[in-house]
Amino acid sequence: MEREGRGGQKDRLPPGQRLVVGWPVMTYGGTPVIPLERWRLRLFGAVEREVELSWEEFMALPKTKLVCDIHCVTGWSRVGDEWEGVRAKDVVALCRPLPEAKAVMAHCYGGYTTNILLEDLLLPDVLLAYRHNGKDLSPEHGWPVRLVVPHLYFWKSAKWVRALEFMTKDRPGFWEMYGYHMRGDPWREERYA
Ligand SMILES: Nc1nc2c(c(=O)[nH]1)N[C@H]1C(S)=C(S)[C@@H](COP(=O)(O)O)O[C@H]1N2
Ligand SMILES: [Mo]
Repeated sequence: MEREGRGGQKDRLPPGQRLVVGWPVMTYGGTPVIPLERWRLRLFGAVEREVELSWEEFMALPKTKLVCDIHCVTGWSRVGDEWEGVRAKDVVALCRPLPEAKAVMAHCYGGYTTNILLEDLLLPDVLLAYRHNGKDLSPEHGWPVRLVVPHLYFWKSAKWVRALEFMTKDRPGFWEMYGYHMRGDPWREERYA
């Protein structure tokens, strides 16, 4: 019965998740402020060609809008938000990862890190996003650019991204070192290792 209510909303949420009103800010530490003229996105590690993009170069890449749901490991979810950004796979293509590259460490302004399998990063709905529901991201939600990895818990969606490091072997990022799951699939409740 419950399943039919609100257009299947219940089945839309992974186990143990509930909808929130509003959009919580979940940051370990402070909010970094990055002037656009100093912003860079660096691609390095197991790649054929290291790349450093300026804001103008990044914004010249093909842009995408998509609607997706997000799920925080602490139990809140938001559904149906619209994000605008550049597909991660289009950015990754610029540096041509070596065949040995298996995982990526997202490095952020402010020091946060999180690891993502390369195959997860290359899915077509993974964005390097700068706009949310029609507005530029606010500083506390990751302006200028954050990852949005809708199929993994939201801690993988690194805010204030400054570099993607291509790795031949997966390695834990910040929360993963404290026991969060290496992959973090909300449908399998991969919360903690
Ligand atoms: N740079 C950075 N990115 C981060 C975090 C952080 O502390 N620093 N927190 C993560 C966690 S645990 C979550 S749930 C989401 C929260 O994003 P929000 O604050 O936009 O809701 O960002 C993720 N990305
Ligand atoms: Mo989180």
